[in-house]
Amino acid sequence: MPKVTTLGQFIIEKQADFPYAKGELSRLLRDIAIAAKIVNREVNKAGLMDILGQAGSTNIQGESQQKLDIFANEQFISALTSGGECCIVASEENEDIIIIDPKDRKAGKYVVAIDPLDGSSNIDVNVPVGTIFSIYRRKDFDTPPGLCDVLQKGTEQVAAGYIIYGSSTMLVYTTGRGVNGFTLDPSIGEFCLSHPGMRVPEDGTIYSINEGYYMHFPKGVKQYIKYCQEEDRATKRPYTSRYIGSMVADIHRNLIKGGIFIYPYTAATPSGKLRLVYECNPMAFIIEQAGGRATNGDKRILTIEVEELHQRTPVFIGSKNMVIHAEEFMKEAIELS
Ligand code: P6P
Repeated sequence: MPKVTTLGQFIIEKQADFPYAKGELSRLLRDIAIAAKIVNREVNKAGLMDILGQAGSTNIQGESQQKLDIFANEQFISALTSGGECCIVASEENEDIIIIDPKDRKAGKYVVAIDPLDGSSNIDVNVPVGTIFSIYRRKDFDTPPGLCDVLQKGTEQVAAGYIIYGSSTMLVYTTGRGVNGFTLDPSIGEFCLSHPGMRVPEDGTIYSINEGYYMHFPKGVKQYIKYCQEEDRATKRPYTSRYIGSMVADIHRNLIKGGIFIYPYTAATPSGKLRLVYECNPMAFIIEQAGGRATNGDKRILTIEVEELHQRTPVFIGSKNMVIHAEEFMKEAIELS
């Protein structure tokens, strides 16, 4: 009978990796996992509950909110604000950050940025959705926690992860020492280690991009897509287009099978669509820790200066060689233009 390692056991075992941490980060990761189990329970029966469909409200992004993403937002904010380890929670669904008043609680060491239910527009059609989280250390204890503690470069993350609510529910995270994946075993209500030491294949044949916007893409992206299509006929290793429209699901597949996910800029969206703080930085940390690459087509995502909370960035992320190859098309197109 193979040994079952639960997320809790794994975190304790890895605690030794952080000689200076006194368990706060471990407790924070456990708080996130508990909220994920609660959200998972509702996502799995969304069709049976009156939590499908639109809540009639819109979030800071001006996107119509599904009832489930309001529920998920409330669950993660509640778990993080009551856990005592956070001094700030920044949710992609909220306009402003939530500062946990140290007068009411011991001042938490950590800042959590979270996208509570990414891809939620897919819920009604049973497409996998996800939660994405990013954890930073508070910058200093001499001043009250504030926005500056959230607007940190991706390289400052101490941990990042995602939960994918799909055919199974998985929690994948890194603390800067590799990437490990845990699958929820509903029979015991525990996330169990199922994917130790996850690595992105250096190469792959899957490209993920919303080709519906093809006419608006930069020249380099158009040429890269054409290359993938033409290569299809010329070699025995045909490229395959796979686009789910749920970032967590698209990147999770590429993490396991190899591939590249691209959400480029267009004339109408010069910074692309995806958020640097809530989506791209955490995913970039995870993919780099798994041996992959994540850039904006030119520069490492993790080194981009974070100037505002809901800042967006173009993103090229996945198998290292595929991202490098796509960047070459971007560079060549700029040189020739
Ligand atoms: P489009 C979902 O709304 C999301 O934020 C990501 O999860 C996903 O990758 C992207 O937007 C899909 O955007 O424009 O292709 O529908």
